[in-house]
Amino acid sequence: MPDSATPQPNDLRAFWMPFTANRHFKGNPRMLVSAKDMHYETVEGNKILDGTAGLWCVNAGHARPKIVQAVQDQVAQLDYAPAFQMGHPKAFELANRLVDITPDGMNYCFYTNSGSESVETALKMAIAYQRVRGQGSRTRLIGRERGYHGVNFGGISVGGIVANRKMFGSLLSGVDHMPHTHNLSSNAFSRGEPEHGAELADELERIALLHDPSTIAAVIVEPVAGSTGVLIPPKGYLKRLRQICDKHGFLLIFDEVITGFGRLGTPFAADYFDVKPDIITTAKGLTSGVIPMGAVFVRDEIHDAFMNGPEDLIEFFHGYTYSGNPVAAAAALGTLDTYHDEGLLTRAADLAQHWEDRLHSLADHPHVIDIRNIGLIGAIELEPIEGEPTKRAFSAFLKAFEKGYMIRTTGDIIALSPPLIITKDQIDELIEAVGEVLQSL
Ligand code: PXG
Repeated sequence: MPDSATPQPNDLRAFWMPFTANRHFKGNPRMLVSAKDMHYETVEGNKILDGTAGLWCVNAGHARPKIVQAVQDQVAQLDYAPAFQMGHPKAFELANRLVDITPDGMNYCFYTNSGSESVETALKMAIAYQRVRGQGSRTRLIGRERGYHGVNFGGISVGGIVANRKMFGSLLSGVDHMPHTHNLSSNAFSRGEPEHGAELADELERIALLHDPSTIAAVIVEPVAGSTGVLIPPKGYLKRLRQICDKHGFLLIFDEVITGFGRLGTPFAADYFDVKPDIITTAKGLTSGVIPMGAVFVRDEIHDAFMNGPEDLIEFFHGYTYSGNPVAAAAALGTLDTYHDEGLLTRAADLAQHWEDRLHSLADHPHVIDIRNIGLIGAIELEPIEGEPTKRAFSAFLKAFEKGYMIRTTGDIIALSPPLIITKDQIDELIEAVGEVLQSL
């Protein structure tokens, strides 16, 4: 057992690690012990440039003073308050500040502790909303192939990542999926939104007719699919989805767990694409990853539809012990202050052109079959090694880490999403390092 003075534990056995090759990791641990601004430090004392904002969450950068202070003060003042039938001021203050930056007409915020919980909350809200407005036959949910909506049962049911679904039985019933939008033969090396594929949204019409629109409650998509390897919506695609949802009375849920809080250079992807969803799910950047917290934002009509019946009865039978936790709320307030002071919710827009140019400079590197980008998100898709999918990208990940750079891979795709405080010089440094890694594969 390690003592507190020994940062490197000598027994890694008991921790069954999430989404990790446990045996490989425990044979070759990559242990992070501190972080500041754009860098991690490993137990060996190596500095690692964070090219992924942790897991797409550390949007404000690491150990930012206002967030640290807010958490330290809050934990000493009010560590916990019951979430049901009780309140504390910061949860209300935070909700008000959040709905100031959400799209117009979305003035209500429901707290969760993660992206997965935000998704479950949104799906339950959607089905319950249809019922309270007298459309109780609308219970079906429509997701999309390759979608990632967390790992709980609702999320993996509407999601479309095969490995995340196949081990877990029959999942939710009454779910269907639209096709994904990835199309290398027409769209490879697109800069920003690809030209081809808006018509894929019309598949929603086909699905609606198959089940009858009166059975469908909601459609959920990531505006930019992140986890599956960065799939950027074709021009016009999201607007078309919105039109079809309006025509048939489906709620449109944008899962903005990754795109929320400035990743595209606007507060939300809904702003970037100028498409208004009915529900937005968030987590990650809400607290810059510091304390687990998620939030679901809903249009006023959805909230208002529940506010019926006797005033002393609970309107929505849903919530978590830690919904609006005081320390998480304080972390989120410190995060919003940091975003505001440093203009971080729009900073990606200023960096996007430089980011795009530097990323696409890797187009002629070995094994690269596509590069795509939007806001401060980039992806480099590699030709898989024959018969050994994922191996090439995983080896890039290991080599990059060895050199002092954190990148993320999924399948044979390298995904990059640095903290929004990254400088142009640091972008150059990151891309150069990734280029050297590609040359060495
Ligand atoms: N929705 C979306 C769109 C996500 O990207 C979740 C829900 C679930 O969030 P939680 O907080 O329950 O993990 C996510 C999470 C990756 C990666 O490397 C992506 C996520 C999480 C971890 C790794 O792509 N996305």
